[in-house]
Amino acid sequence: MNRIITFGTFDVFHVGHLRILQRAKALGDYLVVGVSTDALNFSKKNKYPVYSQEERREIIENIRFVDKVFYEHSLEEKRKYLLEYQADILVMGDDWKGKFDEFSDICRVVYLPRTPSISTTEVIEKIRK
Ligand code: C2G
Repeated sequence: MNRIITFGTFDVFHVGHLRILQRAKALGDYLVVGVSTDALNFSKKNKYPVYSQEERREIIENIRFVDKVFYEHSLEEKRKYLLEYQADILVMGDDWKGKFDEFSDICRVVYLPRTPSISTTEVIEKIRK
């Protein structure tokens, strides 16, 4: 069995999020998703996501092909999460290209192209206008 792991905020969930999860799952049999906490977002970006971590987690948990969801409390704990969930492949969008190569000693690291022309920021901007 091939276990895939990926991480994200998944705020204001959109089709770009859905597609990366779908493409991640297609690389294996079991998909684990780390949803970043509100506190982690605040510490990195100085702002909270629009949707709470409970709401973001609930959405991800109810996607048919997602097998397991946990909270990502810290960016510095990736190695611990990869070991804990016995990940064979770490998948991230290519906005993170190169950033997680240090983990290639314990799993395959794959960066997938982002879905073009959609992001949480753009959705928020569109609604604002
Ligand atoms: N994504 C995508 N296409 C888009 C937008 C996002 O493929 N148009 C992907 C990103 O590349 C990422 C995932 O969807 O792999 C989640 O994106 P974000 O919610 O923006 O996640 P981020 O805040 O980058 O959190 O430990 C890492 C962090 O938790 C990642």
